[in-house]
Amino acid sequence: MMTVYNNNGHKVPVQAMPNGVIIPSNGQMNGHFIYAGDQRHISEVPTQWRPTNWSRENLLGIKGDIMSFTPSDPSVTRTRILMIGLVGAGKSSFYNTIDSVFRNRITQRATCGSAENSLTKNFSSKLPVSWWNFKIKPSANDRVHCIAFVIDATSVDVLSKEDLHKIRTFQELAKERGIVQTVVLTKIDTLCKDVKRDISSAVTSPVVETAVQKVADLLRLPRNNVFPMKNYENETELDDKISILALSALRQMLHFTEDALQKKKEEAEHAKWPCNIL
Ligand SMILES: Nc1nc2c(ncn2[C@@H]2O[C@H](COP(=O)(O)OP(=O)(O)O)[C@@H](O)[C@H]2O)c(=O)[nH]1
Ligand SMILES: [Mg+2]
Repeated sequence: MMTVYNNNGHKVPVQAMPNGVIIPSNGQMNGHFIYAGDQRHISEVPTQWRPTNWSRENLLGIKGDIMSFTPSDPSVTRTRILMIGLVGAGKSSFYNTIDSVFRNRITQRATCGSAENSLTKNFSSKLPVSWWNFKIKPSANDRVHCIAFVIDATSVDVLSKEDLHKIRTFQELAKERGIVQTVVLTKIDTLCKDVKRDISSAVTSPVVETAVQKVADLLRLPRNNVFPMKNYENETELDDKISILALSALRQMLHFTEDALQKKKEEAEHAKWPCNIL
């Protein structure tokens, strides 16, 4: 006879299925229940505020989608995503996270860390713009197609007015140019201990959900433009859940970019019409 307890510490009559799944036998409890290892606890599987499939199959599917993605505009051969964020926000780590998934091992091609002389800081303002590389008339291929504001999730509540002003300035520029705006909300593992324990909690944690909502409100963007992220930073092995979080963000950025390119194309075609019928 097995004794299990629910989240409130009450005994729950259960029935063990042959596959090891434990279900309440009195039918009085709603929802789904899981058996949590040796602790002999059952807890309700929380609702995902952003439905996510954590299976290996899904990871491979997303990876395939990204590898085979081609913008429908033939003048754009590669989608350019510009990461903007404060020093230490996790830009290099996000790059490395994506790179790691595609190289099937943890990589560190972008130098990251919190050292005073980090690469990001060295490149800040002292280097002159190389004019011979600067394109006054960039082609569709040279342009930035998507901006990813990289924001440390633990900094959302303490974002200074100056930093917010800087972000808004970039947003204005992006809006004028029809550039897609997204947010990569890093370090959600330090925001919520459930996420630290299990990355899949990223899409069930109310703490993360609130942070996503706050950033969306702050930047006046739809919630689905904000991607909660846990970068590879301490891991030495790949983890499907971290990879899924990162790749689904990247795939979404590519899809949004494609939508924006199509919108631009439609607008250009409409502009050729002799008159507008309203
Ligand atoms: N816990 C945790 N640390 C992170 C995460 N992303 C980045 N970091 C750490 O934050 C620090 C700064 O990251 P880095 O990528 O160099 O920031 P950058 O200056 O924006 O390029 C590094 O020590 C990273 O290991 C994350 O998702 N979770
Ligand atoms: Mg960096």
